[in-house]
Amino acid sequence: RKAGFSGTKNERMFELMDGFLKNDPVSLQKDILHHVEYTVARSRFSFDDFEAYQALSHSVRDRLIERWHDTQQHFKKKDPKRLYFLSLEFLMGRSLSNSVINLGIKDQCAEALSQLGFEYEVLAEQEGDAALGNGGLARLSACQMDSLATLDFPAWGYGLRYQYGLFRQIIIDGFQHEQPDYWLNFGNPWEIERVHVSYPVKFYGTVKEEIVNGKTSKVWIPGETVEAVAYDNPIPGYGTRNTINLRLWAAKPSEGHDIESYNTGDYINNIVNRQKAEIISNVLYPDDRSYQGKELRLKQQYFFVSASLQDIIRRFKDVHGNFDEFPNKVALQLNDTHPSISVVELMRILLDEEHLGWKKAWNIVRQVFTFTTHTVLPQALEKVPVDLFESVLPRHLEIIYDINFAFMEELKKKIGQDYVRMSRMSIVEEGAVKNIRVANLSVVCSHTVNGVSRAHSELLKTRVFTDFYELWPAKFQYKTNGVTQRRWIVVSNPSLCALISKWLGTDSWIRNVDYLTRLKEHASNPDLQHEWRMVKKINKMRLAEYIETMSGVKVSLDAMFDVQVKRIHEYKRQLLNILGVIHRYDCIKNMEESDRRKVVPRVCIIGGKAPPGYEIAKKIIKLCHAVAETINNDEDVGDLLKLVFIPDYNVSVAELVIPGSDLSQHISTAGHEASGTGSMKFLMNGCLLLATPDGSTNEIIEEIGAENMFIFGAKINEVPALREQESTVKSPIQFARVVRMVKDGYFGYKDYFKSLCDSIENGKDFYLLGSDFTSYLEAQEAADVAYVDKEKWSKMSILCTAGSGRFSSDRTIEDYAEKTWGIQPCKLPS
Ligand code: T68
Repeated sequence: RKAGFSGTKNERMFELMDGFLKNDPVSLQKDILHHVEYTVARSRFSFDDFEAYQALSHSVRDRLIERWHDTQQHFKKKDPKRLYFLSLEFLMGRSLSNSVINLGIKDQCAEALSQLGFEYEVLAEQEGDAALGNGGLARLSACQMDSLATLDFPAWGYGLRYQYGLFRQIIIDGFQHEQPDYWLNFGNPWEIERVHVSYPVKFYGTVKEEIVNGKTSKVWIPGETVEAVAYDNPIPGYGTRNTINLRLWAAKPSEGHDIESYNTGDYINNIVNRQKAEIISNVLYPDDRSYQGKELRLKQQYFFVSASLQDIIRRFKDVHGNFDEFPNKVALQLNDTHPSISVVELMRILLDEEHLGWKKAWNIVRQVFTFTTHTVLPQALEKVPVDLFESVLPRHLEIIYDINFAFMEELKKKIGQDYVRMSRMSIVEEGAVKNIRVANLSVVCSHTVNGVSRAHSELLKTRVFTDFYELWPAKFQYKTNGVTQRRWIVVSNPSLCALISKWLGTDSWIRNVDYLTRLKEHASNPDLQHEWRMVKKINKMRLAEYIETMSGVKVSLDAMFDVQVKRIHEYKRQLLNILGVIHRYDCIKNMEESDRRKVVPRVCIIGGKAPPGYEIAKKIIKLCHAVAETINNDEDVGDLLKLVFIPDYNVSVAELVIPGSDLSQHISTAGHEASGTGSMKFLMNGCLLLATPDGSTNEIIEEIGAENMFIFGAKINEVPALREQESTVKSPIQFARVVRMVKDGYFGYKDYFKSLCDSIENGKDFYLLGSDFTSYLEAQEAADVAYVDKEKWSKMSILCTAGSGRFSSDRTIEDYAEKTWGIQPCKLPS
């Protein structure tokens, strides 16, 4: 203690702190320069844009940390029921732009930087994406974290800190190549490494019986132990001080384990072997929709789940002496089947480590877990071979057998001795290769099962989990997905954001999205319509510049920008889009000069990554480039039609593309897209939708009105019959013609595209491109007609934004909080 100070240590600390960091431009400048000098270690008289970005990020991060501490302290004091969101994937994208918006300090940052000779927008562009996820599911998790923080819910996210995120897509000669995304190369100011928060995670080995306090107990003797180290990523809410935590685990060699081997003399080799532990968190699996038999995938799942549960239980036990209160304090959300091994892990901890009886443990497990599935296809549900389980997690396999036995007994009581049905519902699949059905395990052990749209929920009841639905109808719910308006309007479309606030006379819609509906009242106002078009033009200019840099194609701003961006998959039917473009091209080519003047000019934009092992998806990308090459260089066509492929589609590319689109396509074969969330982002940005009645689209129709959209194609319940007839009904002439053009080598690569054409030939057209083609062309024509009428189009566009409120993740999260998790807001006093 210094001379002259006589208070306690805490009093001294408070005396030294002169309140929170200040957010005025001068204070921000001081902080930025401080970080330039002491964190980035550059001279404050000479630093570049990237170094300025780093210094700014550290200044913003300091502010996040203050709020994070206060929030955690507050949660600790109040001890509310907490939600733990377990997900193997989070697609966070960039953090700087989102953080300054949510902290409400964007203008101050911009001013501070401009006086230092830097431009905020330029610095924000320096940041690479955090791409720790594949697509919809992972971006949904990110949107939901934003809503959880904004709505003050006491929530934590848990996941895996991959060294390599989703692969980078590069296009060479029209073909996709994958490159590693070593996103941590330049450091990551948005995470806080917690060296002291680490847990051992065990694998392999054997199970022994021991007598503990007179009772037999199972003891798992592991063959390998790996350390999980926590990296915390603060998630700030908007318009609140609440800042929640996304805790991601990284694998490190375990201290102390295997000390013996060091005595054998092979020092160097032993260190090299220990280092292999890090492989677990090395790389994100690209979405191959089947991970059958992949040991590393199972180890990743167990690794993050085991560390998360140890962390959650430690936090619970800090306050509670026994587990009676556990279900009142903890909700565990399974984001798809990927973290489902956690139900077994919690059983193991309660049985083997906490020595609770089976009944008590089982009762707790069934009260805490909730499960959301994101798929429609029964064959996409994860299965793990029993042999693999037995080797990697021997004790867990025993527990699964016990759970299954208890479940089968319960089932027998309810349905009698219907062995066929019992074998369908069993967690263990018998057969040549015995498998664990992870989805069945998740349904049996969760108290609630959610689908991600109304249509998806119907499919779950009638096709995927029919037996389970009949057994436990009350377990099944749905929460239609939503996206956060903070990122998808405020961050990515500042001009639209300002315009909406101006016309509503408030920016309350950023926190309370219901306000957006009030835009409807102004939808026919010519002044708003004019300003609305100006905003669209600004965004189209940004996008046009990007397209020219990326692909060298110059596009006209007068053309309709028609966009399809999402993962490439047969069911999403990018091929239908390309065939439609070929048809349009063919029509223009065969037109009289005088008719060409009536054509509505289009820029067709496609972007998305194909899973690395998915041959057909890769051919679709190549076809897009081949067709683009022909069309874009055809002088007969000029500005009437352009086709461009945007490479390496990711969250920050989406932030640029979506605001600049006029029309967007969501054209999956009905019954295949569980929900779709891209459509909601386009809707918020006033882009019209051309869509099939799949996933969440029917709910969008209810909100916007079919007259303000371009809906086409078979309905979900029509698809099975159409598939049956498919080989007997001839596909339309126009369809046959465009397919023939590809087949005959009009766009080159005749042999290469043969299998692609075969996949949609009569009798093999599983995704019904031929059957939907005519109505697809009609919908496209209707879009052309509407686009020519500027007032009408503007009105429709305003109505899209006005009706998008129902598709905010705020609404989804409030629904989950009330009906599924049973959690309440826990707001920091301001
Ligand atoms: C998507 N699923 C759905 N899965 O396809 C989409 N799968 O309809 C829905 O809107 C979205 O989830 C959000 O609910 C996925 O994105 C995956 O990415 C995935 C990853 C690994 C394994 C399986």
